[in-house]
Parts: sequence; C-alpha cells; structure tokens
Amino acid sequence: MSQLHTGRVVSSTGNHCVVADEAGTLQRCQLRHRQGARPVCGDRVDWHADDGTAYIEQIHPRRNVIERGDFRGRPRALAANIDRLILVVAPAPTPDLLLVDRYRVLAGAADIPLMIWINKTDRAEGAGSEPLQRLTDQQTELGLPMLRGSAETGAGIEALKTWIHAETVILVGQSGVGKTSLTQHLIPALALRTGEISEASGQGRHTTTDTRLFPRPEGGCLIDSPGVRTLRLDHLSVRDVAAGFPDITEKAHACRFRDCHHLEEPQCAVQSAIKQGQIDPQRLMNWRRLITETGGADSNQAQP
Ligand SMILES: Nc1nc2c(ncn2[C@@H]2O[C@H](COP(=O)(O)OP(=O)(O)OP(=O)(O)O)[C@@H](O)[C@H]2O)c(=O)[nH]1
Ligand SMILES: [Mg+2]
Ligand SMILES: [Zn+2]
Repeated sequence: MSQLHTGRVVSSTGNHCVVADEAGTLQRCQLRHRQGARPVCGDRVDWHADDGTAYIEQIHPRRNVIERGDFRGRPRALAANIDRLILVVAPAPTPDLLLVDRYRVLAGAADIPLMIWINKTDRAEGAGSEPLQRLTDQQTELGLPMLRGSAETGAGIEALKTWIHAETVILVGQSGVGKTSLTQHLIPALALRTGEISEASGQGRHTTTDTRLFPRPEGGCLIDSPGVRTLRLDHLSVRDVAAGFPDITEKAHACRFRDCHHLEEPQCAVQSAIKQGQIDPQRLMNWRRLITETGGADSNQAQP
C-alpha cells in the first residue's frame, strides 16, 4: 500500500471530505463504502491515494464529539476534538434563552467549556434588551466566561484571542449573530460570505450552509457553523441535562424530598433560590422542558 498521510478534516459532505495537512495543504478524500462513523470537522484521519483517488482509511479516536439530534432525534456528529464552544449572541437577532440552555446542555454533555461572545456591541438598538440582560445575569450567576465586542469594529477581539489562544474553537448560535463575521475578523486572509439580517423577520438568512474548520495563522483553529433555530437533544440523558444546569442540581440536594420536582413541594431549595433571586425562574422552566424532551419522565434522576 502506498504511503499513509495524516490530516485534519476541514469539511465533510456526502461521501467525501476535505482534509488539511500540517502545512495547510488541502486534499479532497472519498469515504470508503460501509465505513463506520462519518468523519466530521475536527477529526484527525489517515488517508491514502489509490489510483489517483484519495480515500479516508481511518478516523483517529475522538477526544470528544459534539452531537445534535437530526430530524428524527437520532444523534448526528457535528464536530470533534473541540477545546471550546463559543456561543455567539447579539442584540439582534434577539437571543433565544431556551436555545442558550440547549447549548449549555450540549456543551456539558460533551464536557466542552462554553463561553458566550456578545457580538455587535457597536450597535445601540437592543443592547440593553431584557433577553440579553437576562442572559448575561445567568452567565454571571453560573460563573461562566463571557466576553463582548464587535466583529465589525474589532472591539474586544484582542481579549478573545488571548482566551482562545491555540485552541480548536467552534462558533455556534442563531443565524445572523455574526459567527462568520467573527471568523473573518480573526482570520483576515479569508474571504467569507456573510449575510444581511432580513428586515421583515429580524432573523438572519442562513448564509453559512456548511460547518467548516479554518486554521488560524497564530495557531489553533476556528470552526464556523451554520445558524440554527433550535437544537434537538432527544438523544441525551437526564444526567446530560443536569450537566447543563449545575445551579439547579446543586440546590436540589437541599430539597426536603429527594424526588422533588421543584413545583409546589414544601421546603424546595430550588424554589427558595428562585425567590431569593439566585436562580432565574426561566432556567427552571427550561430545565423542566429539556428533562421531558430527553425522555426523563421521572425528573428525580436529574439529581446526581
Ligand atoms: N454592526 C455589526 N454588524 C455585524 C457584526 N457582526 C456581524 N454583523 C452583520 O450581521 C450580519 C450577519 O452576519 P454573519 O456573520 O453572516 O452572521 P452568521 O452568524 O454567520 O449567520 P449564519 O451564517 O446565517 O448563521 C451581516 O450583515 C454582518 O455584517 C458586528 O459586530 N456589528
Ligand atoms: Mg455564517
Ligand atoms: Zn425542590
């Protein structure tokens, strides 16, 4: 057999993928028939050329993998070997707090740190809106990192660079928040297509269609992904949901009843924390909703 090469998958569609070597040279590779797992962005793979066609021979073991539910709720890998998930939000389109909690669960389940980047700080409209303020309060209460700035003016970008350093980072979030603009700003040599926000709907137009990995000249990689409206998590367990709600699960230990549903039970520590303003009531609503979606009819299992 001719020489085996190793590289990192930068994009993957249908029955082929594009692999970059250390020097950044790209190679289009075919998948073998009946190959088990499909390579995804961020995968390290071995490939070799056979009669002028390059084939993926194997996928290296994954350190972690981000999986979302497909239209039937079956897990579908999106990217692998990720150091950090950056959820991009903006004053417009208005942040969807349920979607934010879905990403917190997704990141918790895959054990990948999640950071929030509040983009478009150069725009006044919606800057102090209720959902955005709520989101920042939640992130502060959770003690999770959050940075803000603008892909347009470059504000805050230096701070972001020191955070992401040489990591492999995936940018996720609603359409139109500026994921591609941020990628473009961090890697100026690229010429990416960014989209306009539709005047009618206030939503982005889903400009990016494929998840793609871009090596950064300073080291590390950025993965730009298409915007989403929602994120199915049916394939995850009640325990995974708990990983995205440490505020609720920690308090739940102090509830009088071990099987407390945090509704109207006496001496519910979660309800007391809500009354004292330590937990946003919307977090509990979202927790309940995600527990139900993941098939956890019995929510006590959420307590580790
Ligand atoms: N004022 C301002 N506009 C921005 C900023 N970042 C992005 N935009 C604009 O917002 C629009 C959407 O930006 P994109 O980068 O295409 O958004 P996206 O998140 O990649 O959207 P999808 O690919 O559809 O998921 C474009 O018109 C950008 O020029 C910013 O920091 N400030
Ligand atoms: Mg985009
Ligand atoms: Zn309770």
